[in-house]
Amino acid sequence: MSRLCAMNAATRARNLTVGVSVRTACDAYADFVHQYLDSYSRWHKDPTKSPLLDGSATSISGQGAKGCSNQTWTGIPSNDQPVIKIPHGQGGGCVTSGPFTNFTVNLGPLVPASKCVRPNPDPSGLGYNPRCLMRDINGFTGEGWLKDDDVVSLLQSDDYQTFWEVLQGGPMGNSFANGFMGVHTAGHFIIGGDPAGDFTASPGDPYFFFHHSSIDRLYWTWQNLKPSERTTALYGPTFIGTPTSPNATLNDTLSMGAAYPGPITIEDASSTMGGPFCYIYI
Ligand SMILES: [Cu+2]
Repeated sequence: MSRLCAMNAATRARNLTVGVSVRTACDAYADFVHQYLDSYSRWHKDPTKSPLLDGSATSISGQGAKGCSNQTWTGIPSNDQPVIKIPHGQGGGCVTSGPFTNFTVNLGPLVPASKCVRPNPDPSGLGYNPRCLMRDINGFTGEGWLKDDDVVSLLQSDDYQTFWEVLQGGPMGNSFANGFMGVHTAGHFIIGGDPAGDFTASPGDPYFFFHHSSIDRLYWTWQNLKPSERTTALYGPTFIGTPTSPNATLNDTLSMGAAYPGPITIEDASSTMGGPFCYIYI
């Protein structure tokens, strides 16, 4: 697989056209996206064994070179205030195999997990900062929070607030207490490094779009266990992690910038079929 093919696969995932369209597209990278979407639990002990991250020509590249050896752990939610410490994996440096070898990351970091990444010249993290793609893939977060049991307990959430809290690592404002990370955060930190280990810059690693499509699929699955109650279920403030901001409503609009043409209401964005989107997962 060329880097272009891998980028196409990532773009499809980003555009939420996975599911039916993936199965009917009948091409190599579409099958590969679909395979990954099912497979947190299949590869959680060692993600570098997965077809997505094994460093082969048909992967999205794999482990980084050994690097950042003076950093023994990554802190969640931050290195400054760690509640959970993820042990340094076998990598930490630039990826050395697969289509994204020599790939250039330009934005960030802003809140880096890796202490070895060059700071951004602009405090916003948006300054031009070309550098390599670094990964520290590890099974620690997979073994902790991406097993079948973890996914099942997420899908057994009775209401959306519970689903949100189990997905995100605990109640809003008190996430990661009791050492619980949740499927969403754990999925990010099986990769670590830069920019995947940076909450604000993580979309700069193509892996982001595969992970978030998997999260979308879990949300869709949970909704469709009780679609009349759950498709537009809502909980939480308008600004993540800020309970003092007003509660979000279905009529609030989301501005997605270049990622989507024009504003979209939360109600429309909540459904894969009821608004402008048109996709399901199989
Ligand atoms: Cu995320």
